[in-house]
Amino acid sequence: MTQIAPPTVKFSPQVDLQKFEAALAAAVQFDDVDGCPDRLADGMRYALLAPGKRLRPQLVMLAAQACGGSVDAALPAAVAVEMIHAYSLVHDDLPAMDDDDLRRGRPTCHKQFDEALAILVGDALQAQAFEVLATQLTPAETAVAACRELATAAGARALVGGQADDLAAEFQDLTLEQLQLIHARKTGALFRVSLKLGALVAGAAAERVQALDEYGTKLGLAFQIVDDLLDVNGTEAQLGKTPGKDARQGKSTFPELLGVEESRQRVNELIQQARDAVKLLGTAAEPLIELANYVGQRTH
Ligand code: GRG
Repeated sequence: MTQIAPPTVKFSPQVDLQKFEAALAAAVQFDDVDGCPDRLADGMRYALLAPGKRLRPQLVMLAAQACGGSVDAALPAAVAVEMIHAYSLVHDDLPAMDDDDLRRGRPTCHKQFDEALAILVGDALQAQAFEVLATQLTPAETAVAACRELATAAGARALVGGQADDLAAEFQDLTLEQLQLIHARKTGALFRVSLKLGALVAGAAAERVQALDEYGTKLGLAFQIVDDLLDVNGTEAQLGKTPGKDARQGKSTFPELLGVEESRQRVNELIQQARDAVKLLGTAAEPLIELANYVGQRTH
């Protein structure tokens, strides 16, 4: 098999994230008349504004840019997608799900506050995402279409469905196809909808939307395999364990099914496919290619 290795890159965000961070903070800046309880608002800000990689919002903004649209016009969609992502992390970290103590280098939301508040923080962030789209995207048809796309990607057939299947599959032997299907919904759907919302805001032609969707599919899967590989390394380094189900508390992983070398090779192929998918967008797609290179080589 041909060995495909992506070029070495040092990651820096592909768009200026300052405006995005300001818009994100503004979306959870409740004043007294809003009636959001202080502790809930604190929890929402704690989860949402913690230092994440902001990959999904970058995908929204870069897709808009690659389709000739404005990054500023894509900001509400970028904020909404990050809100859905943050909510899913807060809920995923709960004892009833992955039961994690740390997230983004800090105590998880339920550790910092309590479980009930963390559930409500996730609920509120999810609802707020749709409020942002409905109130800040124009024209109204774009707002409606964006709400529909995000609802589908965040819902029972995608993010939530993937999470449900992932939980149900604990301590079961999955085939590679089953594992890919779970991750296509649990992780891939948000990557793909990020690109779709960027394209939507830019009024992109169907051919470009299709190219971005192909890019997102490959990138999402590569991202997940890298996540598994990082987990193997971390677990081995920290606990001296053999990679496998123990590394993910009873969950099947790509390194378990494919081996580490084959997983790494699969990542390189997927990143190359992602890069190829957006070639038809020309030089406007270069930041997306850089982002793909980063995803293939990230170390955290
Ligand atoms: C609770 C409905 C529901 C879904 C949870 C997000 C998720 C689905 C599970 C998280 C478990 C996990 C580690 C998935 C691997 C991929 C992933 C989403 C990693 C976190 O995303 P990053 O690395 O996070 O982009 P940051 O913090 O950088 O934003």
